[in-house]
Amino acid sequence: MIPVQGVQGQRIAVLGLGRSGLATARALLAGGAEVLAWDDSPESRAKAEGEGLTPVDLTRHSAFDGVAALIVSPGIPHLYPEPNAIIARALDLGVPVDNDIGLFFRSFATQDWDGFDQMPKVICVTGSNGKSTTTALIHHIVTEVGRPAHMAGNIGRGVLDLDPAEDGAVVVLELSSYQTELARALTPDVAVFTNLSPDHLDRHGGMGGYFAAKRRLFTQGGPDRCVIGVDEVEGRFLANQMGTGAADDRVIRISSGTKLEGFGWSVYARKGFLSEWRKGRQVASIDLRGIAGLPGGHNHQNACAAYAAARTLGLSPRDIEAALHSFAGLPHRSQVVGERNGVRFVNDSKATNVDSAAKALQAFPRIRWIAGGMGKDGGIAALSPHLGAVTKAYLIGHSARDFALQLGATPHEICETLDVAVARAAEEAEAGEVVLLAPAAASFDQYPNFEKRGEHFTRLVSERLVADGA
Ligand code: UMA
Ligand code: ADP
Repeated sequence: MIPVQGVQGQRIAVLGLGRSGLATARALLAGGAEVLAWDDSPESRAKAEGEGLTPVDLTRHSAFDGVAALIVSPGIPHLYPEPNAIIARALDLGVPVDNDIGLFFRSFATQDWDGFDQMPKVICVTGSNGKSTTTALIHHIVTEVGRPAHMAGNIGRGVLDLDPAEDGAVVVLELSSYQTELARALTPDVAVFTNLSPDHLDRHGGMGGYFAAKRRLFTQGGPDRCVIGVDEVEGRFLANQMGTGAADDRVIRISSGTKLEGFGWSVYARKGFLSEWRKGRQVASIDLRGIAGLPGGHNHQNACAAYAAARTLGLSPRDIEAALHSFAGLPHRSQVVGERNGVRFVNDSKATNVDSAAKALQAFPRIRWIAGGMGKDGGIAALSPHLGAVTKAYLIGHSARDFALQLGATPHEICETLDVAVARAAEEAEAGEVVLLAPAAASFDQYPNFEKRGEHFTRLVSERLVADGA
């Protein structure tokens, strides 16, 4: 755990006692703060008590007496659609609101660093899709070359849960828009922006607010290097803002599909090949096509981002290439979970929005597509240009009927549950086809989270393969 610096003797309120909140409370206590910890849910409070914290009711009128700051968890709205009542009260009183990311950046560097040979580095990854894959891939590459590497943040581990950095360590943090919007300190050495497409718009008051939240990662502290996906106009704008001109090699532009040769530094993937260009010269090329853990153009975008981040650390193209090959991929993202008679079963349960589902639908040539759940605004209307590879859709969950109406001429069947959808798709699939779970919807109508949905899919596939003797 990283003890929070500069809070000795201060009274700090912590709202939300999930993964990030519990780690924050512990780190504040270790830094000598008096912690007033609260969670609106009785179950979470009971769990926190089990971990030795005594909740203090922050809804009381006098709760903020003498409080120096309120630290909140990312899942708790602080602005839109409306602020949580406790946060609203802190805003009324002028109590500074921050989060664990802000505390991390002011506590990460310590006096121990004076004796280090190689300064620790922090690489932060944000964007709408590909954050976890890119974060895990950078972590994997750094580990493979033998440098100490750690990862945390939106990938599932509170940042203050990390141990203090050792000599030469590289810390890779995945940061969501919820986290970047609130952090009072955001000073990574390298900032990575993968791409932008609509998501979480209710929390940011629309697309402008969503992009502004992500942009803070770049504009707050001025990272030494920026790795920026320029496949959308927002990325091109950000790259433009962060550099002094096209030749400025503090900005590394990345793309999946577009040649980027006229810049100070760029990395792009086209037709399965990654190219690195620096100051008008190609300096490296890697064939990505046979890398099992990184299928599809979207993963090639992630490979470009991770490659560029690794290059900023001075790693060689050859070492990075070797590490790309040994990357196993992450569960629930284009993950092959079974194969029978030439039919592959792919778990992309993390495709909870339209853009990620579109990418999955472009990654395979013939698809039996399992979709549906808690649909987002606009449903799947935006997917119509990407349905060419879909032989048939098998629809589940709350949005099944809405999705059916938006599918037009694409053959489909309402299956309601994943059990029925897997059974029907497996029965009908022919050699060369992929049975793909890429729901384009959240899981909350039928599952606690996307992981449980993906695990259920994986279990159904294995049971089926065992029953078929495959
Ligand atoms: N709570 C309140 N009041 C409220 C709402 C929630 O007290 O009004 C309490 C809940 O009862 C619960 C706690 O807040 O006990 C939950 O806080 P949280 O939702 O922030 O969850 P954590 O467990 O702290 O996990 C958070 C991130 N969750 C979210 O951003 C929603 C995790 O990202 C992250 O891995 C973790 O911190 C460690 O940094 C998850 C996520 O779903 C994976 N992220 C979203 C995404 O990827 O789309 C952004
Ligand atoms: P995030 O952490 O940003 O949600 P993940 O790596 O977990 O990103 O992937 C989330 C979903 O998006 C998965 O369905 C995955 O297949 C898909 N995906 C991964 N990388 C990209 C990308 N670069 N562009 C679009 N979709 C992607």
